[in-house]
Amino acid sequence: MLPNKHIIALSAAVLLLANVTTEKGTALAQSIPSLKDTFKKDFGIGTALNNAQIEERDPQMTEFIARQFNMATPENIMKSALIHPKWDTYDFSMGDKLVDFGRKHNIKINGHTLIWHSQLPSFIRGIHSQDSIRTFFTDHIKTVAGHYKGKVFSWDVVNEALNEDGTLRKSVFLQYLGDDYITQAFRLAQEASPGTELYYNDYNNEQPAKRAGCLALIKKVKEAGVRIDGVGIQGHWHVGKIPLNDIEESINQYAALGMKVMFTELDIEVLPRNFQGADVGQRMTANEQSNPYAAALPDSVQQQLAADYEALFKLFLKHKDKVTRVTFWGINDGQSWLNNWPIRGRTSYPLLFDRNNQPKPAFYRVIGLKKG
Ligand code: 9MR
Repeated sequence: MLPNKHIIALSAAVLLLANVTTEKGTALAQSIPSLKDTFKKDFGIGTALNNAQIEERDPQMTEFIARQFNMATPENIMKSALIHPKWDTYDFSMGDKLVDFGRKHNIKINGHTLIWHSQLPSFIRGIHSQDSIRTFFTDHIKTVAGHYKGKVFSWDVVNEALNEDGTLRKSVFLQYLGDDYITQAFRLAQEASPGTELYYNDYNNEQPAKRAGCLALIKKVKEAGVRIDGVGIQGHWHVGKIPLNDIEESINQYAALGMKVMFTELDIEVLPRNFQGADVGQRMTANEQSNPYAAALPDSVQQQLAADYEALFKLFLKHKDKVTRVTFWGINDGQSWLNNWPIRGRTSYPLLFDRNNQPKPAFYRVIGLKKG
């Protein structure tokens, strides 16, 4: 047994060490530039937040988020399956925590999402009448948008309603309510939450055919005299293949319709995939080549990722009069959905911060655009 004084000395040393480590971590977090401050005159900088982050389970993570971002989108908790689990039951507990988080840390919340064909409540599968689908649709928008009236800055009112060829996706809403459902969703959201910005959000809608469909959709809502404030281009792209020309053309064309343009779910995949986009229903089977960077990301890919992010932000800055927000789909590589889609358990590197929240070369290239 150690005498008491030794135990005390030992505990003090351990405490000191713990302190030093914490201070080092914090010092590092504070010594790196802040994305939101760097781009504060240009556009908002957002991130997707998961449950642990919303509940502030890790104080260092909270501090990090508050320092880097001024806008946030819930990664899952406001989707209909979670917020509207039973026909007549809503669960606003996590969404309300997110609103508090935003108030506390000066972060504007983008509600995501009111009408989406995916992550629907399971009871929808048992509904086969137009009346019931219409009742669900109307009650859902009125109740959820109404609950967050004055509490969220904006809503992704309709998400991913388009096919790649620009036609409307055959969702349960299209099937039962017809192609007017999109205008109707915006109308209901506007009535339930008049002061909130209302957006249409999709992936691949910078691609010409899908873009044409998206432009038509926006025109249709506007022509009905219903408010739509902006369009979200999700921005799930692939390293070395960023469609910069299509993106620029899209910014111009959407802005020409009076839309605010946002990049709403930005990440750049470095792992192999045999299709483009972010359809969560699509999956791939694993093989020996499907997880090539389990140990580390090769420098050549790291540099390409950095160059891609730099080129993208250069374009965003060129159009800062039209681009109002850039949101990353997650804080760091370890938390990205891309580790589990379209194959589970891979090691991906799509964001600006690594698995220890340390800035990657891409971060410095993006920040570097505003220096000198
Ligand atoms: O990142 C989200 C992931 O955690 C969920 O499992 C997935 C389920 O649908 O949804 C992901 O987020 C999606 C977003 O809500 C809409 N655009 C595509 C995103 C990536 O799939």
